[in-house]
Amino acid sequence: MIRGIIFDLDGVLVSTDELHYRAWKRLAEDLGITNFTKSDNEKQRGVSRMASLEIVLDKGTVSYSEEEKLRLAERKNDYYKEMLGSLDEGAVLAGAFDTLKWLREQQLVIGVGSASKNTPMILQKTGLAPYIDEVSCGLDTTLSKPHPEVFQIAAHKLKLSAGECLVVEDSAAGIEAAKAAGMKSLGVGPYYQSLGATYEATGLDAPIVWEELLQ
Ligand code: B16
Ligand code: MG
Repeated sequence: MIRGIIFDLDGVLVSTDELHYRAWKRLAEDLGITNFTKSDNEKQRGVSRMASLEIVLDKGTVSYSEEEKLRLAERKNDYYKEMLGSLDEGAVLAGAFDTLKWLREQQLVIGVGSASKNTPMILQKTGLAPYIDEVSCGLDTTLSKPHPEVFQIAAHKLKLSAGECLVVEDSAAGIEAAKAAGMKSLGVGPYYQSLGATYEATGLDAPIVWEELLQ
């Protein structure tokens, strides 16, 4: 029986994906890479910051040292954080607040499992923090999705076994990570039908029969 839900953040609870895209695009242009597109950005969904950087650099011709790459990733994060400055409740995706409220009323515990190191700031600024019992994010992990670590840490913090957790994700890497952790999943977002999740819905505003998912 499911006792806790672990939500991915970007693309599931909040719409920060567009801000990630704009920040990576700005960095790409700094580097003279003019052909970084939305479709390249789709490959960055759920992927760690350093792996996302590689997707940008692959579009150019220049090789960078590891030290330079760290500085470039930091520069992108500065651009991203600048954009997060104006983040508020409006960035919360449709259906998220109502879903969290309902699940808490059913006595379920709520976790976040996100690759983002900016998770605590995003949860605070959007007003989502009071609805979340435990956070597992890029600040806790050493391995990124599709490795199951981020969800295993979330389950541990929630004091639940893998079989008692359901993961909600918008990325293929995230669904793979949930499977590797031995957890059921609900796939949402623009690619929900191709993620290979246990259950599928367009988003948290869709008519999801939670009672069935929680069995
Ligand atoms: P940061 P999620 C992921 O969030 C994003 O989807 C991905 O595009 C980003 O590179 C990653 O977080 C790391 O984010 O640079 O803020 O640490 O979908 O796992 O909530
Ligand atoms: Mg995501």
